[in-house]
Amino acid sequence: MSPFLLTRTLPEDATEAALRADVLNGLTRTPKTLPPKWFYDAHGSELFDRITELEEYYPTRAEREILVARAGEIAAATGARTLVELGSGSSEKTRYVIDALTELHTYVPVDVSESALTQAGHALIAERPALSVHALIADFTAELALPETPGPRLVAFLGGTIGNLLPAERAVFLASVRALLSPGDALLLGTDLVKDEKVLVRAYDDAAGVTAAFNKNVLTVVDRELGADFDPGAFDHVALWDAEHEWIEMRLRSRTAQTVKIPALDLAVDFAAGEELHTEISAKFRKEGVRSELSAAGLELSHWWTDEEGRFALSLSRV
Ligand code: AVJ
Repeated sequence: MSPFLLTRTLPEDATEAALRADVLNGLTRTPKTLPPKWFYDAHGSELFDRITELEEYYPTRAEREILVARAGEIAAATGARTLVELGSGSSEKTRYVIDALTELHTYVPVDVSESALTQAGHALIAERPALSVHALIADFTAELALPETPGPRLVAFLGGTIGNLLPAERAVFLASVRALLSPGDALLLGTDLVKDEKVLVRAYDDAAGVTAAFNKNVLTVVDRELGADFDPGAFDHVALWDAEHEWIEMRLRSRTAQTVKIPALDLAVDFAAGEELHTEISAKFRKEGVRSELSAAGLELSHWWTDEEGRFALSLSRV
């Protein structure tokens, strides 16, 4: 049987410290904000999986359509022997690429969730015994030290998650990805595209209220981890399109004037009636914007694939 290695680059208590810092920072500024990475505890990850199956939420299906159609081209263009996947989660869609990469020697999934890494890693090894899996428990927005593996290397960042970063954060992130690549290596990037506002807003405000529950789940995480007394029912889910920045914003609007206590931070936070806590941006892209952001990071766009309806894009770029 091939090896399954798991390396923890995050200390066990780093997550807790990072959450405390983000909550203290985010809830004492104007407007109040919480970063979207805290949505994904076990329940939040389950809610996200349900979102990907909603009729209104097209990005997952659109990206899968591209991967199914183009996995062979991606494999031929890269000849990758190492595949690094940032924010790998369940690695479900990545399987199309893995299956097409006939020369693949090592798969390096990177995620903050140890359980997702272990599950996905073992499932993969069972099916492809010649493949090595070296999973990294790490925050992909931080410095990454990759294991020594054979090139060429393909780094994949799928799902459109890059849209959760602000433009300045994307520049830092793409530069750090660039630093992982040598000549002959490539980046496979998933980006959701600008489209009709109604389609976009519906994708983030579904009729069944799954996205609303996902958004409010961040309050439950802060309650559990920091002993806070947020009542998720005291907030309304808000999804809006910011046409200037071309991103979707999710917010939680306080239904009344209220004070929330966060004992672990020795903090009391006042909300005015109608005050909005900003929880996520999900930027939507255009080809020229993606090209220029990649270029600013020292990466040159070589392939651009979209689904049949032009809703989502996968790009391949190189140093
Ligand atoms: C996982 C970051 C790609 O921004 O569309 C889904 C998260 N938020 N519905 C996205 C999300 C609300 C999703 N990403």
